[in-house]
Amino acid sequence: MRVIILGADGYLGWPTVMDFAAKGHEVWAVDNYLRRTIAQQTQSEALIPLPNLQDRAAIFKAEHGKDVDVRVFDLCDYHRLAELVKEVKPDCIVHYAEQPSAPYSMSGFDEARLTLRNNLDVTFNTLWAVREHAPDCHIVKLGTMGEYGVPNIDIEEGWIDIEHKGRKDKFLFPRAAGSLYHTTKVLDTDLIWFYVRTWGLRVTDLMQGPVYGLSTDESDADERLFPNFHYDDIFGTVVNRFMVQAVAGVPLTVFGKGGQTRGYLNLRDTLQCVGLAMENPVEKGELRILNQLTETFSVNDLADRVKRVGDQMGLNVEVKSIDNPRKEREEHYYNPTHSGLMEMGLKPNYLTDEVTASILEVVNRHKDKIDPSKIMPRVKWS
Ligand code: USQ
Repeated sequence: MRVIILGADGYLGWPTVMDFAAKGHEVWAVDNYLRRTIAQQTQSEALIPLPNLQDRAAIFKAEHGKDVDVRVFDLCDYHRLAELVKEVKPDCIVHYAEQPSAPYSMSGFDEARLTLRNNLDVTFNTLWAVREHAPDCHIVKLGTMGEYGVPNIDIEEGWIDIEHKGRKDKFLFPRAAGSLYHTTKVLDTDLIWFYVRTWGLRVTDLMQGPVYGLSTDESDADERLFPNFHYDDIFGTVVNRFMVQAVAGVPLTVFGKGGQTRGYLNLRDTLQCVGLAMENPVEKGELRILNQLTETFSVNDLADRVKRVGDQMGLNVEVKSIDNPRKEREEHYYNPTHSGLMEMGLKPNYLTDEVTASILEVVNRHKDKIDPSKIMPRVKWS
């Protein structure tokens, strides 16, 4: 297939570029380095310094013999994106190109506005460019499980049948996000659904939980091909942060009571899920929503697991609850349905002790690069 990947420099974007190119798809990789810029501005650089997109593509070509067409521009510029879609006529566009940090989106007015504008603009531009220049193209959009929040009922895959005063209809499952970043994804879904039903576009919206890990088939051969692995308070997500904290000898930062439960998945499973979505496109006029996670953990479960495996490796891991900088429920019901991707063929890579140990081992090789001053949260929700 001919695939354009938006947000190709990101934690998920770059591994997807390599995975799809290795499988024989023709790949165009687009990014404007927004995440790198914000990381510099907020002193939140990734653990392992990484080459830029062009250099990564050159290393990938040397290692794996596959070409990737890199384009560096801002996707908020509609005309640049429209020209590319007109030139490529893609079968699929994978849209990751959003400011992905919840803490950044809550850190001030300018940061909130940038997140809102960037995320909505890129989604809007993508929908228009497809409608104008490649109306049969399937858009695979990365949403987030955080769109649903933590309702006191089971979470369905995107849609819910409601009976009200004796009549029934199907609606988007209620959304109640916990940060401005997560709220932009709710708004994306509404925007997408409007244009899908109005113009007959085809879209898959993937509600993904927090991802962990850095190993993929392509990056294992050469660490310069690793994804950007953050442990800081801005871009680091909880599992990756705990791994680095365990290696650095810093107590694991459980926010509040630690009963916050989310649906997690291995980076390798993100690649499988996005690949499955792409290879099984939806009909025109359909918005398919899939919950992209493989298992649920509370923050306390994760801390216990990292401590147990870390201790077996001689790391002597401590766990410490700190004041929760976020406004979120710390004890709640959580039961998301996630059968859609399994039925399509997903073979999960669970967070076993072996997987936990393998991530700790990679982090340990880069122990000298850990800056403990980047770990404590700086952004409070209120
Ligand atoms: N948490 C801790 N200690 C930490 C860091 C986080 O207890 O040191 C807690 C948070 O309070 C939260 C949970 O762990 O309850 C998950 O936090 P996170 O930082 O790993 O994830 P989050 O901010 O929700 O966002 C991440 C990605 C985002 C993606 C989302 C999926 O940054 O792009 O959309 O995971 S989900 O969480 O399902 O919405």
